[in-house]
Amino acid sequence: MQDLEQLKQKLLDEAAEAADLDSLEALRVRALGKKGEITQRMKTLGQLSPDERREAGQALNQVKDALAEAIETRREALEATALEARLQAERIDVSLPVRPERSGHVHPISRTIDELIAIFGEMGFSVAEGPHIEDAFHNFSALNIPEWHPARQDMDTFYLKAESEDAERPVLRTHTSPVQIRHMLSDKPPLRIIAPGRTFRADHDATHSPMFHQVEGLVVDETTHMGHLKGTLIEFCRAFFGVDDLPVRFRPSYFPFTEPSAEVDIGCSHEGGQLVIGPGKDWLEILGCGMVHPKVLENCGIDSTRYQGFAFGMGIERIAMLKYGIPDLRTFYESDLRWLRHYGFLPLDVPSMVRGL
Ligand code: 2NL
Repeated sequence: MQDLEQLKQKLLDEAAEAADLDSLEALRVRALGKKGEITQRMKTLGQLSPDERREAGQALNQVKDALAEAIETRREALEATALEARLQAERIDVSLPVRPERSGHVHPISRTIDELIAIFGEMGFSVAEGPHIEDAFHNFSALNIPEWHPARQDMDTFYLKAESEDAERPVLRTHTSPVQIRHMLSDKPPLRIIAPGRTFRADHDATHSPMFHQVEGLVVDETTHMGHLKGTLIEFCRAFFGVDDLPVRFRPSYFPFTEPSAEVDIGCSHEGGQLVIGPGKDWLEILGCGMVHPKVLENCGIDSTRYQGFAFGMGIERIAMLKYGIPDLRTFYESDLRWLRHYGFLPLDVPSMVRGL
């Protein structure tokens, strides 16, 4: 019995001090396995008298249970330590580093389109889009642009190859008006849309690019009149340039698709060779507009005795250059990152009319 007590203490100490799971398993096999020390002693019980056998059996079972429990306790501790070590060793930082010095920038054209959408959106306009490749009907005929008009000539318009010998040649749209034509054909008045997007003309010099951007606007309703056109565009000019008392004037003009037609100028001055937009002695032309020609309404299936509308159009590069002081048109398309970092906008700085642009 003395001897069993010593063995028990030795095995429990070994269990508590086992350095790893392997030596713990070796201990279990050595003590409790088929040929283990405790198991061997169990086998000798048969040689004892019934009384001795009961006493020694209980004592051996007690050692066996105590050792099994000590091994299990140590196993849990070793496994917890091993897991903790793995968690430390295999740790992965899944966070993206913040790189403010490498932030992307929003191109001034995109920014200007976002501002146009914010201003006209606030007035109740929605955005319409359409294809860049058009047919002559949507790009010219529906707009009351006659067959002989110079705008239709190859000189000014990019024509694509015809699909077959007797098919007409598609065109790259020369303005965003076909978007509005399509909208009038597919929707019923009242209409209130702007159509910003790419346009194409066979023209390339310091102030013209073969691809450029335009925004056009269209309102059609039963009582729409010239007063709505003037109010809308005066409000737009003041909001876009951020000048509350900006002078705006309407000059008579001519477009085949509007009657009457007007060109719109804003006030400006030249202070020390620098252009300043605001009250001043000079004027700057920024857009064209007019009341939609009755023929255009009829071409789109709208009863011109019941409905009238106004429309306007302007170049996006031009108004962006004026607002942001960009001197050279060609730099818009050079994809020079230094230029974009200088003239671009931070992506999270989104234009909104809540507090003005
Ligand atoms: C300019 C002048 C203008 C329009 C565009 C338009 C569109 C339809 C019907 C009638 Cl569907 N008019 N658009 C009207 C007047 C002027 O643009 O100088 N753009 C750069």
